[in-house]
Amino acid sequence: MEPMKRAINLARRAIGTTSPNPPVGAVVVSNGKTMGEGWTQPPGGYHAERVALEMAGANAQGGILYTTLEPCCIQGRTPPCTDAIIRAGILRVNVSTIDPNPAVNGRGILQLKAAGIQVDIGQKESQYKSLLDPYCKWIATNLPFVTAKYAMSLDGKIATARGESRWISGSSSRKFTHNLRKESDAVIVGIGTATKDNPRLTVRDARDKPATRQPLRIVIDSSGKLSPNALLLYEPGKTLVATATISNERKSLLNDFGAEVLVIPGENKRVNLMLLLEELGKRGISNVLLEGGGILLSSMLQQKLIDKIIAFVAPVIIGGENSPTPVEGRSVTNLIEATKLENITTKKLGEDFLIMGYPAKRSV
Ligand code: AOF
Ligand code: ZN
Repeated sequence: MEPMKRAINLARRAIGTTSPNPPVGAVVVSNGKTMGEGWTQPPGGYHAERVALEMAGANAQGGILYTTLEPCCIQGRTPPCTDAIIRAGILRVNVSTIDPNPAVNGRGILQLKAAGIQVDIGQKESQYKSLLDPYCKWIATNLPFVTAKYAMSLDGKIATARGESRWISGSSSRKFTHNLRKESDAVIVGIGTATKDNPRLTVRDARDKPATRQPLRIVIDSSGKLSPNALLLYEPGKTLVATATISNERKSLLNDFGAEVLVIPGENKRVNLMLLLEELGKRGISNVLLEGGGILLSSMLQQKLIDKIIAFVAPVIIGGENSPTPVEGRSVTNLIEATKLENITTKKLGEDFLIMGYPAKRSV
């Protein structure tokens, strides 16, 4: 396998464990042989390049380093990778993407060049770029990247009129969702979904079982109604309840069940979603998965807080004007105001189709 392709595959393994750091993969090749490989370790741990260089040891001398991200040249939680690369005697560095962190952003490349190392940039950048979506958003805005995901029938329903939704999509789509959760720092649902579906919001069926780490579970519960019997309160990992108003009694009850309660009042007795995202960003959460329901998704879309949409379309027809749809709330007045998606990707998952895209950031 081409070393940069391999490096991107290695970077994939780091997704979901590095935030707010980017997931990076690196390969050291010497005399045509792979001598070392690595990916970014959780914050405070080694960067990808350093893991690969340590594995290569003395064999790194005179070799080529392939890295998906420009090596850092700053002292952060860990020392600069550029120093380690120069010290190891690497002769050439192949970088896929420049680090958008203003503290690095090209300076890492300059340092390597100043040490006489040949640097090539841009290899397979289009294949790596989407892995950096959360990091790019967070480094530029201090806000997490929000992906909304839903599964619907061919006629655009997410449940029957009575609320039955298990399962519209097939097992491949559900496995895909568990991988999405695994790659996320937090999973958000509205109180309606938390009550009706009673989801556990944990990673159970992802590629590496059993899951070692669970995303933060967040319930948007404006009037503090979450039942102490909700299944998600009893799962491993942490739960956060975001509310606009809550009685002291209910708050301490949820606290007793291990949940953190954040009171962030906004307009119309609802949670201020922007302030919630700011708070998550401050905590280093850079990748969030929004799992419904339709009212929350509608509010988030109207406030332009959604960065990516992943929709599973299952070949079943539910019918009924009272069956819920993925986006409730109010309709746009004119079609021209509809949220348009860009950079669309489609994929077949079992019998379902997956459609992914990025809402255009235009204001009408
Ligand atoms: C790399 N390789 O694998 C990653 C990089 O606090 P630190 O020391 O972990 O540094 C964090 C910064 O390092 C982060 O903001 C980004 O600029 C860069 N991430 N760089 O050379 C890696 N994850
Ligand atoms: Zn580094």
